[in-house]
Amino acid sequence: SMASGRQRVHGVDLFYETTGTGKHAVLLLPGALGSTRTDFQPQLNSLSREKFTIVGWDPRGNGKSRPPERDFPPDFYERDAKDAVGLMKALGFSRFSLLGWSDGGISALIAAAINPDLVHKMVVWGSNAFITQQDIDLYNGIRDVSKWSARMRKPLEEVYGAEVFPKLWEAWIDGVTHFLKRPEGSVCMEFLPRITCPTFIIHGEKDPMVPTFHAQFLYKHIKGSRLYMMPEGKHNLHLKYADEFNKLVEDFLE
Ligand code: TYC
Repeated sequence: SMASGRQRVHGVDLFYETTGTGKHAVLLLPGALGSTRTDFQPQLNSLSREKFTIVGWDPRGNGKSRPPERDFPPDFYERDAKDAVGLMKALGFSRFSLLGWSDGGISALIAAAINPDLVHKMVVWGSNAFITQQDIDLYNGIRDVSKWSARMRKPLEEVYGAEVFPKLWEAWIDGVTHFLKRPEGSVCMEFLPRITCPTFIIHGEKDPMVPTFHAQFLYKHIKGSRLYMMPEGKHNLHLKYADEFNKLVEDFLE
């Protein structure tokens, strides 16, 4: 059974839901504009409730953590990272693991780097530590959400409304485009050497949105990390191949 609530963190009411009674606390961090409900059903439903206490959350401005309206200032990944840690502390967890997808993986990397004493283990998938023009070209290729498939668009339209969602999506693309001006297009490169927890990087070999060189870079720059390339995986590999993904994660967190 799932419990949910809102917790005030850094002046914002953050929505979260939790399941399981295990000793090992795990936070799920969603992708851009994502939420616990839309991004993590197979994990909330099927990861071991005996081993884990699983927490899903909506970052500020996402899903049910509104208001405030979502924005993408230059420090938004760090802000999400600090909110994530603030939420877990406020819920009474002194040590926990992080499972971060895509943008949620970027926040997880930063959270682990600045809180080495709090983060036990970390899994990130579909994430990147820098941005290239090639990445921005991929994002701009899907800037116009009216060209998305209904299956991809509908859940986000339901959360934000059909008028607001396209604006937020463009704001995200504009926000991440700013990182191109940073040295080497860094999004969170400078944090990677400070990560000390055991880290598992998963990536879909067929991910059309995040090229595989991003996973290789994370693997090279995070000490002692492990990399698994899922041969048929795309960006949503934890949804499409949920059983395999959940097994990989449970074995790693063991
Ligand atoms: N990091 C981005 C995210 O969290 C990657 C991405 C961009 C994924 C565009 C899908 O259509 C996409 N969403």
